[in-house]
Amino acid sequence: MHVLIIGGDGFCGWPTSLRFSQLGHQVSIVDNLSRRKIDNELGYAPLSPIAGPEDRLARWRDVSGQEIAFHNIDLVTDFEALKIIIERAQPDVIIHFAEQRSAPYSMLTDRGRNYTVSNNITATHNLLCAISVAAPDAHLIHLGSIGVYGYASAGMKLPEGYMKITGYGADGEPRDDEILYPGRPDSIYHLTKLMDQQLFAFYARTYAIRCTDLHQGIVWGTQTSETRTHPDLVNRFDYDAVYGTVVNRFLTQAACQFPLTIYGSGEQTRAFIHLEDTIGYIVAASETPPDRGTRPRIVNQIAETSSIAQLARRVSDVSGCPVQKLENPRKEPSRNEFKVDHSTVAEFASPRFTLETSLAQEYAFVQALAESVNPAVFLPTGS
Ligand code: NAD
Ligand code: USQ
Repeated sequence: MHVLIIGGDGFCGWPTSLRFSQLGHQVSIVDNLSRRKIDNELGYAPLSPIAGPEDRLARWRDVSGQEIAFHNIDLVTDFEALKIIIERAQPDVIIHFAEQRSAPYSMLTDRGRNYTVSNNITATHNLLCAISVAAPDAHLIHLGSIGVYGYASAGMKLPEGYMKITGYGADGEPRDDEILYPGRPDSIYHLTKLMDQQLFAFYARTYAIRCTDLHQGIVWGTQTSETRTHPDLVNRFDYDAVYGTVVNRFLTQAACQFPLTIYGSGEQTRAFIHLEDTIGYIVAASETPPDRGTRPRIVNQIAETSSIAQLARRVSDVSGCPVQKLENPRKEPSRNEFKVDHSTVAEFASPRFTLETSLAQEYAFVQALAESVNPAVFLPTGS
């Protein structure tokens, strides 16, 4: 297959690009490097330095003998260039990672809110629009977020994207239907994922675009069998209070014996998935495209759920690090029930890496890099 990876310089996109290339597919990356620029703006850096895109790709050529093309294109401002790339490549699969993905960044300032909405919504729309004119048969796979449903307890098992409803006709007779689940997201970032869903539904209905939307849980872990093959291929690993996600932050804090920063009650329940399983499920989704003319396929891409306090206990058990409770800097429910239907990924495969089986191994990896950690970025600075 020809696989176009949009946002292929990022945390999930880079190792996914290498995996598809390793599997023998033709891979092209589109990325405007905005994530690297945000690091500069915030004064943060990944745990291990990451090589520039050209150096990464040259190293991959040396290591694997495979060529990956790279296009420095902004989906928001470079629509015509994007359209030409898609037209020329005629990709079978387009994987869309290219959004501002930090919930805290999207809530910290008015600028962060504006940027997140204008970047994410326009990026998704421009991509769909380009596909509809340049490669309407391509299968679009989007990395969405399980947080689109919202974290207030729903009082029900969350379905995979669609909810059965019964309405009543003018004759008073019941009519059954299925609608997109009416999510109530808790951050501007998650709100953009909800708005993306409407764009996918519109383009599937109106232009018969084939679309899979993966509502993914918090990704943890950082390296894969490909990124481990050379220091120039290393993946980004964020542990700061804005882009670092909770498992990777706790592991890094533990490596410095910095008490694990539980926000609020710790009774927030979240969904988790290891990076390797994320990639495995994306590959599985690419091999099973929906038919043209069908509604978007929505998949809850999670491996397991845990409360934040349980997670902290697990990390504490493998590291001996104490925990601390901080006032919650986020606007989110202090506790929630979180039952999620994830039968589609269970049909793809069982998760290979769980918190139970793989946390200690991941901790050993981070511990070896403890001297590179900057503890100044552990504490949150705003809401
Ligand atoms: P990331 O920020 O590391 O990667 C996103 C990439 O997209 C970056 O390289 C960035 O430069 C690029 N990008 C952003 N806007 C762009 C634009 N307008 N034009 C071109 N390139 C642009 O994020 P990630 O952690 O790899 O997440 C990838 C996707 O997966 C996101 O959509 C995110 O919402 C979703 N996701 C991530 C997680 C997680 O825990 N990391 C969990 C669930 C879902
Ligand atoms: N948390 C702590 N202590 C910390 C960091 C976080 O208690 O030091 C708590 C937060 O308050 C929150 C939970 O851990 O309740 C998760 O926070 P997070 O930063 O790990 O994840 P989140 O902001 O939800 O976002 C991440 C990714 C996002 C993705 C989302 C999947 O950044 O791109 O979409 O996970 S999900 O939330 O499951 O929808």
